[in-house]
Amino acid sequence: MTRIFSGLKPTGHLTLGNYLGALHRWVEADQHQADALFCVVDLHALTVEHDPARVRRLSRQAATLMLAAGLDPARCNLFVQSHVDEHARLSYLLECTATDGELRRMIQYKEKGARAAASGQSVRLSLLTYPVLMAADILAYGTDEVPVGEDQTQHVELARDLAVRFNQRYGHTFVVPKATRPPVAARVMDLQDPTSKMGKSHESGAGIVYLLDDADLVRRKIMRAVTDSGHEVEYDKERRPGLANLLEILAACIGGNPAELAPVYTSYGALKKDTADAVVELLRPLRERHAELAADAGYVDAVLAQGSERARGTARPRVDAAYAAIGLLPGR
Ligand code: AQP
Repeated sequence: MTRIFSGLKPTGHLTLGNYLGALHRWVEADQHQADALFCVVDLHALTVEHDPARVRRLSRQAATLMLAAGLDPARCNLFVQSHVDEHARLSYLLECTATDGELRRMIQYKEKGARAAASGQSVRLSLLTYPVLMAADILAYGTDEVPVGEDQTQHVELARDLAVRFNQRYGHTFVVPKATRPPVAARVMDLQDPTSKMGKSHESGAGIVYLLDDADLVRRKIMRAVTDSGHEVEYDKERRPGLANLLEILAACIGGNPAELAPVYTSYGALKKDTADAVVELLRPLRERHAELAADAGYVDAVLAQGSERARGTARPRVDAAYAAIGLLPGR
């Protein structure tokens, strides 16, 4: 059976981008068709300036939202990265496999490093090595497929390269994974700046739809989305990024095709209204279920504890094999 691994990083409140790019597919398809592991990748949240209490809060909130969206612990394994030591254990071996040059080429490192520097913060070493930890997350489980949004494709490529290199040097140890992307909305853009990604850790909330925004706020944000001064609704990501973003969001929500939806609309207002309605309807059940689950922290914690136990059992033999293959004396 295909094994799938993917994760969400608790660096902010989850967004519509996280949902359409990743979570939606995990719920609707992946957990039904594969042996799937989904993880709150909390160690990754430490790569940038953070408040410890907030990371803890956001980690539980991310797990709660994953369950509220429909991940079923009877069908998939939901757990927290820091609860499974194998991720950090394997990461070090992969650091001994990766090169400084290939990590410095990572787009997220360049973008987030530049952002940290611009706000006067020093760039943490873990921001550079974070894709290696992500490779460890993936490779520890013998993962075949990693369902991610477009921004994570480069990191999955690195995980592939490291798996191949490790296998060539030390003998076959890792499955070589591949990234899979959603057919539409692989990169949901900020509604106020459709040339930049809707990112959960970005400063301005006006262009970002958070999964827990109430219906009125979602409508307001979408109705105020930046488009352009034209009139005709067409799907052209280069020339009309704002419109293309709305068409992609609508298509992802209703299961359509953005290029086919464009000619249906004769005004921007109608497109915005239908997009807002579709997003509100898509998120309504999630918000309702979140409210129930948030009142039952004991249940969420129990799911996570059980998930970590199972994840440890899955990861340990492969990580132990990697320790032996690379030349370390067996100690346990
Ligand atoms: N805007 C987006 N459109 C489509 N997919 C997206 N993803 C993130 N933003 C978009 C996908 O969501 C999954 C989880 O992402 P992550 O938690 O690993 O964080 P990230 O990729 O670094 O992006 P974020 O959410 O914007 O966080 P920050 O602001 O901290 O960088 C991934 O599959 C990702 O592709």
